[in-house]
This record gives sequence, C-alpha cells and structure tokens, in this order.
Amino acid sequence: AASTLPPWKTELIDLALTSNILTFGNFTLKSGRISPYFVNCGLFCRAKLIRAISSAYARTLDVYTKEHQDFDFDVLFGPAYKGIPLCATTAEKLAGIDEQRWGDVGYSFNRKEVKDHGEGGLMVGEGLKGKRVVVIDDVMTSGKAIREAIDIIDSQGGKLVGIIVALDREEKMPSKSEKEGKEDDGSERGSAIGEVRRETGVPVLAVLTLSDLIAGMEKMGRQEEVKAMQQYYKKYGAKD
Ligand code: OMP
Repeated sequence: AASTLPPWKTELIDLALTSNILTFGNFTLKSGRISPYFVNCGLFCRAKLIRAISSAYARTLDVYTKEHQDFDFDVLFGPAYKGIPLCATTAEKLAGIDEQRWGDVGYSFNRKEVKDHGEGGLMVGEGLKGKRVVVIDDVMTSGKAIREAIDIIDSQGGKLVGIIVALDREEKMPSKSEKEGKEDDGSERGSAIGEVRRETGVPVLAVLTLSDLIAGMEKMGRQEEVKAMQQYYKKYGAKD
C-alpha cells in the first residue's frame, strides 16, 4: 500500500509526526481501548500546521465533489470547540481553490454554553435552517462525537449531507463486553464509520485513514511503529 500513498498525504503525515500531532506510546481512548498511537488535532495550532490541515480538508471535499456530481453542500458545521477553527479555515481554503465554485459556502459552529443576552442562541455563523450541511470534525473512532453534532444539525433544521474527519481510525464498533468495561470479545463487527454511514445515509470522508498512517510510516522506514499499528488493527480494525 505504501506506493499508492500520494505525496501530499506523505507530507501531511510527516508534518503531523514532526509536530507531535501523531504520537506513539500507550493511550487510553475515549472508548476505553488502549492504542499504540494517538492523533491530537488540537495541536494543528501553528500557522503552517493549520494551513496544512485546512488545505487537506478543502482538497478532500473539492475532489469528492468533483467525483460525485450529485454531492453538494451549503454550510460547513464545526462542532465546538475543536471544530471551530477547522470550519472557518477550511471554508477559506475552499474559496482559495475556486472562488466561483466555493465562494458562497458558509460556516457555523455551536456554543457549549447557551448565551442569554445579546444575539443569544446556541449557534454562531451561517444559519443551518433548510441548508445542506457537512460536519467537519477531527478524529472518528466510535462515532460518538459525530452523533452529537448530527443532533445539533437536526435541532437547527439543517439537512446533513456529509461528514468529513481528518482521521478515520478504521475501528470496529465496540462490542457488548467492551461497553461493560471488559476485554473485546474478538468478534468481527462492522466499522464505526460504516455504522454512521448506514444510520445517516451520507458519505463519511476522511483526509487520512489508519491504513494511510501505516503506509506513511512504512515509507519513512519506521518499522517499529508500523508493527504496533498493524497489531492494533488486527485487534480492533474493521474488516469492511
Ligand atoms: P469517538 O467519539 O469514539 O468517535 O472518538 C472521537 C474522539 O476521540 C475525538 O473527537 C477525540 O476527542 C478523541 N481521539 C483523538 O482525538 N485522537 C485519537 O487518535 C483517538 C481519539 C479517541 O479517543 O478515540
């Protein structure tokens, strides 16, 4: 798979690695799983890093839209807090790719605390009512964070048409035993992203997947990390 990774993905992985956005060790995930790698998108917090990740989101959306004539959207919704800079900077990058095509795309985000004075309300930015909305978020593991964002769009009268994340960890749904705080039962189950796709009927795009990270690390000759990620994938990876 290493040879199929386009140069822009290799560069992004390299940048994530040198800026400690992609790290290796022992990490307990939100799901309770212990992962040998972690991606902290909150650390895209320097000019060249936010430029790189917002360009990658915009490129992924632009390419997907070109390849799927029936796909289009009006607003990028970035759930608070981490989605806030992502929706704004990605909208700006879309205008940079093609202002004719993307110049009128809106962006919006929610407040975590509802304001009771001034303009009030839960939302900031472009209104979602009657609009085709794409959720932009950082990492998808089990899809819990994404489901919360979908509820907000529903409550605002928006129409969810797509989801984009920086990283799809390609993990299977948590098993019943995991939800009870025990070890995974080892059964084969569908992917978290697949489940969200089935539930919502919309495409879930990812700038990078775990397979991309493995291919990128392989290209850089980081065999130890490749092995750890492959072992993790064997245990928790989704086969669909
Ligand atoms: P789910 O809600 O299980 O899909 O997990 C997504 C969230 O997990 C992200 O919004 C992060 O808060 C966190 N996360 C990461 O940021 N990076 C990772 O590599 C893994 C996780 C995680 O805990 O699964």
